[in-house]
Amino acid sequence: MCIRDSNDRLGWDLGVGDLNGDGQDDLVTGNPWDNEGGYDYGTAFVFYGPLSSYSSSGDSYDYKLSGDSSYDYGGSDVFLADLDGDGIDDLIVGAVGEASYDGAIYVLTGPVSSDASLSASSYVLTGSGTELIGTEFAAGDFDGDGNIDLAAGATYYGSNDRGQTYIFDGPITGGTVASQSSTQIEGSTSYSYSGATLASGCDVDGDGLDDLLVGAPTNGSGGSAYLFLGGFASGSLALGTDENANFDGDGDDEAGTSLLCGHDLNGDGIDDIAVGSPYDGSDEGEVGIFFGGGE
Ligand SMILES: [Ca+2]
Ligand SMILES: [Ca+2]
Ligand SMILES: [Ca+2]
Ligand SMILES: [Ca+2]
Repeated sequence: MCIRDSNDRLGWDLGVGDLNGDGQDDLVTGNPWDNEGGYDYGTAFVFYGPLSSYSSSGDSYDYKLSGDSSYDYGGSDVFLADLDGDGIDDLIVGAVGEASYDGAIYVLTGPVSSDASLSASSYVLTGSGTELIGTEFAAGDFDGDGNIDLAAGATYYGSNDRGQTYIFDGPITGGTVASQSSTQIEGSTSYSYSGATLASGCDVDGDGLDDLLVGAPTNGSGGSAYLFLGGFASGSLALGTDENANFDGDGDDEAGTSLLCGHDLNGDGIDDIAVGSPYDGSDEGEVGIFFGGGE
């Protein structure tokens, strides 16, 4: 069986975690232009680990999750995190085109054990106003209550596509992203597409609360990344005002195109931050490393 066709763009996004709790990492690919089922329905493929058998058999997945209408772009982002706290990773799949580009977040708790429509997920969080929710995900325990919280970017939110990042306190249930989110972090400049990149799973100040990086690669002229230390307020927050630190590019750097948080790069036991600026200089590019712990 061949799972790739022209223009599928298999692997537009990738996620790794243990979906079936067997101790082996599993791989999920997001394929938002996949036409299986219908035009640009999009799919996510689940490959249960260990993956060694796939190298010889070529194209084959274990299970497929599909969008249910044209231009859903299911699989626009795929992410694994234990949102219901049962110790087994859950699968989060974005579909930015759902409902005329309002977008949707599908959450599947428990192992995927059959091909299914994304609309049969455990629960769904829906966007509104052509905000493209489902572009990007990150997760961490931002409030320190022991439940993993989800961050999700809606890059076309607001007038002139300022973008917004929604925070959902775990355990999460379905509904609209506006009603179910505890914190909304809105971009402050036109066409900044904030939330296009997110990173978490890190504790850069060592206080035990996970911290969040929000990227806005086209903010201003050079792009920006913003750090929100865990324990941030609920309600509406604004980039450029409410963050704990910001990292700005200049020129056409597009700082924040890539973000890394959750790794200890200098070996002092505290997580550090990396911000990619691929168009720095004459597009030579630059990666800024910021050591956690206040250095
Ligand atoms: Ca597994
Ligand atoms: Ca779980
Ligand atoms: Ca939490
Ligand atoms: Ca922290």
